[in-house]
Amino acid sequence: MYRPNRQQSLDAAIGVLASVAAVAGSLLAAGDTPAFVGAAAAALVRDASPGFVAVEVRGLGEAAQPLLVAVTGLLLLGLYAGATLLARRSVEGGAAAGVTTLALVGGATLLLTGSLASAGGAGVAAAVVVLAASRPLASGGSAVRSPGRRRLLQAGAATLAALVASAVRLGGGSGAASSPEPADPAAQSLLSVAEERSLSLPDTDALVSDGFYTVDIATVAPTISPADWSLAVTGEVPEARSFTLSELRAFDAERRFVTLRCVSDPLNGKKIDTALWDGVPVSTVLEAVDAPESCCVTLHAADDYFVSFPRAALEDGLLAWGMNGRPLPRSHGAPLRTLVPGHWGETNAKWLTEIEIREEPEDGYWEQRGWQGTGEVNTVAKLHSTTVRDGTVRVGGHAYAGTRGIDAVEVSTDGGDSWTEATLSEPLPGAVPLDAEEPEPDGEAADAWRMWEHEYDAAERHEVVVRAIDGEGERQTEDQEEVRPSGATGWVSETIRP
Ligand SMILES: Nc1nc2c(c(=O)[nH]1)N[C@H]1C(S)=C(S)[C@@H](COP(=O)(O)O)O[C@H]1N2
Ligand SMILES: [Mo]
Repeated sequence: MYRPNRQQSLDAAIGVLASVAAVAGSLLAAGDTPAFVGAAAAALVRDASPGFVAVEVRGLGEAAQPLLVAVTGLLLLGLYAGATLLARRSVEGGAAAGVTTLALVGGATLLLTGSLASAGGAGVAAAVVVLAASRPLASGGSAVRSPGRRRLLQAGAATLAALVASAVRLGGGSGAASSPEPADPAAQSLLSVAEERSLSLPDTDALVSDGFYTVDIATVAPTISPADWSLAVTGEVPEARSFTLSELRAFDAERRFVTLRCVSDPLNGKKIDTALWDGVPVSTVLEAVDAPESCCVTLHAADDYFVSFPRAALEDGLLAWGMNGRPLPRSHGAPLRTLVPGHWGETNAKWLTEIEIREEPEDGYWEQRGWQGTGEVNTVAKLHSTTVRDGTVRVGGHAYAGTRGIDAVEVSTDGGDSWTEATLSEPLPGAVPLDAEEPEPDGEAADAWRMWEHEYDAAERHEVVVRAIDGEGERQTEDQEEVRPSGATGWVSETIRP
């Protein structure tokens, strides 16, 4: 059996320490941005494995991200430990080994990230670990006798220092962001209306979500400084044009409640949420560039995401820079994202950089990977809240059918034999001009969910089934379909034991 000798164990340990330090050094230099080597390598892993990881990142939901992170971690460990070993083997002396480590680890990081800062951070951190491991510091009467162990301790201390420094940097970054400015007062008054119209159900969000879900193709969101950003309108237009954020903000803007749902949301899943968004109607921008009639559009984003769908779907959309009365958060697409009424989440491109007007349809990022998620959402009634008290059962949740709206939610408490209409929340208010100080909403929100609840007496075990009827009188289909490729269908049911 193979047993590593002392020297080999020491080499391996120093390789691991230098790798950890290199990743921490890159994080310290690049911050939580796509230039961080962890993010860049994860994107490579994702793109190199379209058959599994890329598809499953969404299919598996949260479980896939840790998988991607683990694979990426192993890859970086191998790469950096290999580079460190090579450096320590190929030259004599600690200083030379340090410089060689800097060159190899830094060079590999530069190739992965294209960022000098990130490469420098990784290279220097790994080099410091190699230097620390090269020679035991003079130690009068130290408790640690073995020189090998002492070198390992020194390398470990250097690695720890890099880890602590990067943790401090990250902590500082989020600390600044965690004291949000107060929401815009006019938005606040609309948010209060939403609060009043919400049914108060345990275990489920109100009409405006507390934590809005995210689905991203990258592990780290792009960091875009609004000053360096502009939106290009290209393709079948008389003349390609671009707009800065202030140019977009100068148009007549509006504020609307919109619900998003990912096509990968399980039938009774939670990848569905609602917020109040501020932005300029897409039609305003398309008019400004004189875009002629055309079949399709492709939206391009700063994370290399792209999605293509019929132009008609985009016409009533919004280009949003605000969310719930505050600036659009980075995780939801700052500085600008798209909101496409009634269509699956993936059409709502975040970190939008370009609207390409096209004469031909094409496949977007997810369609190239086997999904069909650019169409209109399926109708769904969710059952997220169940409370049983003294023989009284109360069930409830949200129902959503995109721009078709929700007319009714029907509940069966006998496994589908008989049905009753549930109580529905009042619809959310319609869009308002952004500059209105006292917004007077016009009608109801065109693309938002409603809440439902139903209370009844029950003593025995029974099955609750729920189904929605959309605003066109169409009942949610009973046919069960998987999430992939074009969204789950069927009725949600739950067995209740009072
Ligand atoms: N640029 C970009 N836009 C994107 C995505 C992405 O990965 N990158 N994900 C899409 C998907 S699949 C969904 S469901 C919605 C989710 O929006 P949210 O993260 O704000 O909830 O964004 C869409 N827009
Ligand atoms: Mo999605």
